[in-house]
Amino acid sequence: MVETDTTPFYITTAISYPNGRPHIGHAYEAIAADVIARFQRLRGRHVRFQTGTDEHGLKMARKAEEQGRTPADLADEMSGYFRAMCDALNISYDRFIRTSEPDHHRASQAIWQAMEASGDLYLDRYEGWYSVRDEAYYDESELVEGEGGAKLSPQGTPVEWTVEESWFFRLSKYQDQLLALLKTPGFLEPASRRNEMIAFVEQGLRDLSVSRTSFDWGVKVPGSENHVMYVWVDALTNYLTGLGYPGDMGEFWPASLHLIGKDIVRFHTIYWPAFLMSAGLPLPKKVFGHGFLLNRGQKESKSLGNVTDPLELADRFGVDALRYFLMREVAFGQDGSYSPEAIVQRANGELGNAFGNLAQRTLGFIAKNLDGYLPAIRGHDPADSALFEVVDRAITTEIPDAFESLAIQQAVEAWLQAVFACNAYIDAQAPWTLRKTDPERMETVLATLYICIAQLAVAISPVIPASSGKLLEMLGVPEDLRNLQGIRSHWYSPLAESDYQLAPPTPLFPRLELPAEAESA
Ligand code: ME8
Repeated sequence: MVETDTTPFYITTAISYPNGRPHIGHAYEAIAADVIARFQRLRGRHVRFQTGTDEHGLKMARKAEEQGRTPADLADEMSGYFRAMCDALNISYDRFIRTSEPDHHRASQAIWQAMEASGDLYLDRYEGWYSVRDEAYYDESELVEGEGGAKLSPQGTPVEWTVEESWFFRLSKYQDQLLALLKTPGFLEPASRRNEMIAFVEQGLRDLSVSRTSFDWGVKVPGSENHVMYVWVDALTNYLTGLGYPGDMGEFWPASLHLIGKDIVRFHTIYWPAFLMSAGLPLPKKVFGHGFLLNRGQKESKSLGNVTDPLELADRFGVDALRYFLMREVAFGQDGSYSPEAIVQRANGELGNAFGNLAQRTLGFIAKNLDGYLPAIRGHDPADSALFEVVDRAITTEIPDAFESLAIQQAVEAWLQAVFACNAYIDAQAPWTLRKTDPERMETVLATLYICIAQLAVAISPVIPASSGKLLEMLGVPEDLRNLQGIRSHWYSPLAESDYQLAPPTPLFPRLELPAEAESA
């Protein structure tokens, strides 16, 4: 049920490595987080939403070196593309953080000092395997054999033998607390990701190397200036920086949800909670590890030449069509696949034919036959209450419950079922026939549809904010009622009784054509 819940909701995405331009996986994560943030705002919650770029570490330093530029220069350029992607995709972030920013250096040094004050940091010598691609240390026992016997990380990335003086964090001290945390229902979702993390902790945690001396692109270790922090220590701290740490973080900490991909669950559910425990800070309420997005079932890579620029997809198909497709197609939490044909099919079939046409037919009919004056409800028919019930159940229970449990695909499906019910109603009631036979009944039917369409526009607005906004504007729904509570209030009759006149509707979802190369294939 939709209850008025005004508690704070702090949601974050992973911060991306700006060592290249954003890919579809980055867009997917940003969109999913945005949908959840917008849904929580719709419920009335006080939302803060942060995303950004993770700019330090060896991966960035090496990429810059390859290109003959400074890491700062590379980060400046690429971070700009990530921000531009967020803006183009209508991502409603409150802060786009860059870890090269001065307040982030201060926050990282502060958490370091808090961990040091707890006696959890000590200087020693690190000898072991490091994957620059993953920015991760691995135990010999975790490595797998690649082609020609090469040692690879469990993610299949190259590792290099590293020997350095390093600060260590007493991860082992937190073993029992971490195990209890991982077993706490709801902390790590989907639950299917839990066993792997529990097994990792149960096999015994080794202390973690948390500084490097062989390069200097990072946050300096306080009092140990020849060391920079291990990039994950500073990266994870971004979640606090954005709230003003080490100052008062206000109402938003602990975070309600860290939304991340499945490959970085270990960092968020083992290392991060341990750092927070050490620093004496509350732990995030939930970490959700979403699946990976594949291009026609294949991982995108430069060597396969199948890397897609998410902005090209958005340009070609429309931002809302892309957002809708990604949320509708993939069971959130699992891996999913996309292709231009699949995007076109969903967008045309579900947004265009099912929802767009419903709005077009209803509003067009009112504009044409009633001169745009809104029809009045004149009498009752069981078919009307049946439709109201279906839509009401969708917007008060099915859709919010699904969004709340991060079952985004299910939320969209529940919405679509309610749209289908409206289409079945318009076909059965046939207002075009009633126009001649029973004009009063025609008015009731159109008014019923008008109200349902407005409610469904609000319910799907987290997924397709621009199109929903345009539709609600056309419908004349007052802005302060475009939320889950407001849209169920008594707004229709006052609007219908006012001199509001509906303009002929403009199409919401232009029909998409299949890309040329797919047609010829
Ligand atoms: O991991 N499908 O950055 P990143 C879906 N800087 N999601 C994907 C994906 C795909 N094909 N590929 C990557 C980092 N992602 C760190 C995070 S957080 C304190 C630091 C997801 O640029 C990935 O799982 O490699 C991660 O959540 C996000 O994109 C950024 O990945």
